[in-house]
Amino acid sequence: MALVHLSSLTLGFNKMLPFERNSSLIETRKRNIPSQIQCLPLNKASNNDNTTIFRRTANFQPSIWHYEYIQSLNTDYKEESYKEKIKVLREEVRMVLCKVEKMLDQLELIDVLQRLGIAYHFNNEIWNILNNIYYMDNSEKKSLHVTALEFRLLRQHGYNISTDVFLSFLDDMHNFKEYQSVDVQGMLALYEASFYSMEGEKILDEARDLTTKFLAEYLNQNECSYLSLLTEHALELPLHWRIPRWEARWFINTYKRRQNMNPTLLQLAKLDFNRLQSIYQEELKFTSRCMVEKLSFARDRLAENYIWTVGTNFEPDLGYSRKVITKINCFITVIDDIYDVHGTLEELELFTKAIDRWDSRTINDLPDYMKTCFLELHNFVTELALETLKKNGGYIAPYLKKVWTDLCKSYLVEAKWYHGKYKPSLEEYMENARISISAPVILTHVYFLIPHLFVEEEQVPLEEYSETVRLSATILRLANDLGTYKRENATGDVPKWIQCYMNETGASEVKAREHIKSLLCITWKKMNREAHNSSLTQRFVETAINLARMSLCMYQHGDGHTIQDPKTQSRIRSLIIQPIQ
Ligand code: 0FV
Ligand code: MN
Ligand code: MN
Ligand code: MN
Ligand code: MN
Repeated sequence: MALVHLSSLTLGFNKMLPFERNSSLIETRKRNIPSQIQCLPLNKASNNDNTTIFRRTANFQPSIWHYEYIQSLNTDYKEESYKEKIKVLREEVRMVLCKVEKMLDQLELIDVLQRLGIAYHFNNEIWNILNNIYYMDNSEKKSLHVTALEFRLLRQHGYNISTDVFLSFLDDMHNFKEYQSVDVQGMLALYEASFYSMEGEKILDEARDLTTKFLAEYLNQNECSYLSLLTEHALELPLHWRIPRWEARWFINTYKRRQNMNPTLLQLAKLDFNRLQSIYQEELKFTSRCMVEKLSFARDRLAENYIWTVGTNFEPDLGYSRKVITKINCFITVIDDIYDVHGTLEELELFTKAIDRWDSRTINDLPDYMKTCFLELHNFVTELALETLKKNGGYIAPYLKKVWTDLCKSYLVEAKWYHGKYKPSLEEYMENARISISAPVILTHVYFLIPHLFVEEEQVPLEEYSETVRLSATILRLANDLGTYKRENATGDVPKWIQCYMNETGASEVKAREHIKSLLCITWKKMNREAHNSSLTQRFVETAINLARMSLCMYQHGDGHTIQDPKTQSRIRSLIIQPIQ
């Protein structure tokens, strides 16, 4: 077979990598083509020893965020003068926080600061206020609005607060009393509070149903007011499930319509948002300069991979972590495509073994595209472990190697299932899929990157499959499957949760989709309890929760991580590119 048969895939390869045209990069070997992949779109590559290898392709589109464009990003807000203005405004807001006395005003102020994305400047003040409220004499009668807001904020901040606070709003039949229905603010507050429920808290299930219906009706009857904007937004996704940065951007625009809004808060929120954006721009520029080697068959999604990290940890002091995790996400996305689409089963077995050996001297049996990938990952992890050793003490390479090996092994399980046309049971599927979604890899790296989490003296390593990680991974997997199974079915992939459920129960696709959503709600309840019980630090738990939130956001309207749909584009733009005017 002559070189004319070289597919566009292999030409793509040669453009990306500095290899000769018919180098062994186009790995070919004599083999039988398994019958189950013959009906799928195939890419055919051949070389001059008359052998052919058949590969599937997913036809991922190239990134729309070109390197030159990213490098050209710039903003005035990186200038020092803005930092000074922010400092002044911050002190003004601190005064406001110290002066506010009435409980409702205190709670509302904290809620507004959180939604505007500036609460992180006032952690101590907020902690003081909530602590006072928690230990205050609580016997006086409060409105539904105050009660629900207090419940939500205290629970969010880790206080032990029981749903009994809502008992006085129930009638003899243990239903919420009718008259609450005229109090839209109260019902909205109760709706938001209900998403902090833990398993078994029936009263909050009822509250969620009731308020959801009530608020939907209210929306139908009311024109565009501040309250109806908040309501519409809340019904789309509750506050507890939203990503703080995008919520900030939305709320800054909405808050200005509020009647008694505080212009100082608004001003601080705008400047702070734009200032953080200038930091994000520099981080994205940096990561795009030292990228993982691009492989033309795989998704090139730097900007998407980067926004996952801002969604998970937005604070300015975590830039190093964001840069590292962006690269980790790029590795995950590429390696996932190798296992799901590009690699032959034989190659995947070899790659998995190589990762397990973790030795760059013994990779001769790998095709070149896998050698590149292995060496880049190996170098990266080794360097990261060295940096951490120098900075914090403690040698983390064994932990990192372990999670990467587990990830590749779980990918291989899926590849074998796919090639063998095996239909796993739901349980079997999920046990593996919680690993293959990569949350343990991401969270293990984050654990070592967040300052003060990993202290040399303690030497208590993160249990990489602790309940916190497991729950975050479950939400990520369910949300990913819901958003990506159609694309995956089209290319050919292991049966995902939706198919496993349909196989196991005989349910329709519609029913399966409904069921996966209810499972997501149940997992959130477990996560809410875990947030209170976990022995890990609050910052880490919050990170794990944010990763789960981020998956709801990315997969809300389909495969936002892969497809480059308008929604994801606009999320990238609003977070990184366009300042608030
Ligand atoms: C792969 O997507 C991918 F990008 C993952 C695992 C999402 C989370 C990862 C990052 C934060 C980078 P895909 O839907 O193809 O994953 P699966 O595991 O379903 O093949
Ligand atoms: Mn490189
Ligand atoms: Mn995949
Ligand atoms: Mn996969
Ligand atoms: Mn998927």
